[in-house]
Amino acid sequence: MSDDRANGHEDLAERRYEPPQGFADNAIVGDPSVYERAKEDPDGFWEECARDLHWFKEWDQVLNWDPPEVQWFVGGKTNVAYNCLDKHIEEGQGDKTALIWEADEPDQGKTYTYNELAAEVRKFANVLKDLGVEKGDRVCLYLPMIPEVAIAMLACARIGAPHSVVFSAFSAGALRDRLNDAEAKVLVTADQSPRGGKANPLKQNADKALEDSPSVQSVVVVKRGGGEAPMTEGRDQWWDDLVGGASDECPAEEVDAEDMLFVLYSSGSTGKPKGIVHTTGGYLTHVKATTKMVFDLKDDDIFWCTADVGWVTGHSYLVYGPLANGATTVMFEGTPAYPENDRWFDVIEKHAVTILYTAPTAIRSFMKTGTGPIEKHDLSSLRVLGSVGEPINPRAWVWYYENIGGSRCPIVDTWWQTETGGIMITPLPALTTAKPGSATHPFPGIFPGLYDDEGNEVEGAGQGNLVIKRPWPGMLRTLYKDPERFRETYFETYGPEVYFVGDGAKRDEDGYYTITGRVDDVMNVSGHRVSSAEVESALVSHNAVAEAAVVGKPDEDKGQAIWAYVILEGDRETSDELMKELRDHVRSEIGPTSRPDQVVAVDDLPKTRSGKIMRRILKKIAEGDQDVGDTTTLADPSVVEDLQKQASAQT
Ligand code: 6R9
Repeated sequence: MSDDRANGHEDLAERRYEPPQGFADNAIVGDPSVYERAKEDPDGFWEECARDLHWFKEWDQVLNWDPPEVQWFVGGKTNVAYNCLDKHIEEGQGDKTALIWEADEPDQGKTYTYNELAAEVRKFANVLKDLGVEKGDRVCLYLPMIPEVAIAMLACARIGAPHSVVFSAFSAGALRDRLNDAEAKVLVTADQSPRGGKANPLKQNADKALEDSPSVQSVVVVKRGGGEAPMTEGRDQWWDDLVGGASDECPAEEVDAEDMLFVLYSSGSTGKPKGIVHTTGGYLTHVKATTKMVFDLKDDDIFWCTADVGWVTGHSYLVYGPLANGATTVMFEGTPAYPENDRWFDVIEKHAVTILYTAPTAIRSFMKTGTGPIEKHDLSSLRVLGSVGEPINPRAWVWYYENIGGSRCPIVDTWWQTETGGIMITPLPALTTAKPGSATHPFPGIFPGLYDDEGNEVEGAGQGNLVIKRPWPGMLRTLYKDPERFRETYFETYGPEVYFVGDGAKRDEDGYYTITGRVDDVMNVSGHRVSSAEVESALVSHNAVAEAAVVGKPDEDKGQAIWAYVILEGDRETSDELMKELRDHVRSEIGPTSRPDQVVAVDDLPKTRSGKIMRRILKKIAEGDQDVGDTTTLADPSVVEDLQKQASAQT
């Protein structure tokens, strides 16, 4: 499909971007032979990556694969916190900055050296032990983007207690469900969470969740907002009081490579969130290697991943990947618009960020504002840009490249999932000629493929359901307490050896992969398969459209009718003429079966905090159903009512 061919203009997806001149000379991976080596001997490739970690005891076997069960580095003993802290200190890097914390208010941040971070981690590890946490016990972290969240994650890892981080904007109900599913023994939270100048009463939410979370014995509360917080005698204690009396000596537990490191809940196609389980040795091997190779991470880089630690991207590329590499990682508590709409660019300039890793939804919102906020700042420190979380449309890709990267920084469009633990399909910045909108090639040691709905593998150029044909170290090991759902969700569709991704993809004649969106978002219109993502791309290629979301509405004649919701560019007004023009535009871009039956102009779309559009809700609105179901995972649940009003006014 020709994405982003704006009204007869050039098709941006057809452009090619070579790695910058000379980039390969000093790159971590400058030699393309890595692909061949990893293809011939994937176990050998991953084993080499694993040797980049510290092991108390080496593994006896690299991979034990009993489909769908997988174990990596069998018999090996290691510790994630040791690898993220002590290893670098022993190598003389103790005074290097590990973490730059940029607070909601621009003048309130602080930094931690590796020595300082390690001391805090050891102290909090002792606090957890004193609260009765033993190896294997789950600790839930319901914390905002403050240093204590990284400290607590690493403290859990240090003593072998799996953490379950719950995104701090989640509701009390969502927290309660996750506490109960994981049977967490301790909850770590904060009094408040300041964001964009407003305070979110975290402890009050936590208290509501705790009314019905019998497994939780102790609650540790970080004082962040400084206001009053209700404290329950005998259960709740302040972080500072506990840490103040704790020793900073705490040896790292020698854990098994396959011991659980964390569980992270992710929404599935049913209402109940899936507890995705990651273990120790393989996960850290995967995230350490991908952070280093995909972002060309070097000793003096300042790495800013804008994701919240409540998501897998924050786990793998804000905390574990950068710290395992001994890098300097940036954590930002605030929002792009506070105190002014140039805040992100201010952060980049202030800390001389060299690598920026963010999501297309952020880039599109900057596009809407225009380049004014960027022009106020010197972004010349940037050298590599990353994208993750959803397909990046070519127009946003080119905008990111030109306006944020100054046409000098390679973009790595990284495809992966909570389940995969780390990056799977991605350019390597010194080697890959980028095609805007394409995640390009599998990372070395990763074997993707395409299957059709009948279970046949698609060879060569084509389109189908994306699968992974061979295990990789960062792969989820199971769903917490639900091995049957694990097998059904991922290893039933194409058998126990082939991981079913749940995304559709295209592969072109050069072997480039372009992710087309979730396969569950495929519509069937008069017997033709139409992808929501494809119609969305056609809509956003029109210069009046900033964002689009497309769903199928049950239709007696066609099976499904296509409903499109669009956010117009700032200067455009909605009109019947424009809506018709958009429908015709899609027809001319894709074909008559893809022409939307209805286009509705709206002010906002229902998105999760990680920027994913919740099509389930849009479907209900299209159907005129007043009850849209659970909206607790929405970034802003109030958009639903506005959407309902706007939809009924226009149809
Ligand atoms: C890391 C993360 C996973 C889903 C995945 C896919 C979409 C992520 C993408 C992408 C196209 C990319 N996705 N990265 N689609 N191009 N570069 O986002 O994990 O929250 O589990 O979401 O996100 O649909 O299946 P998670």
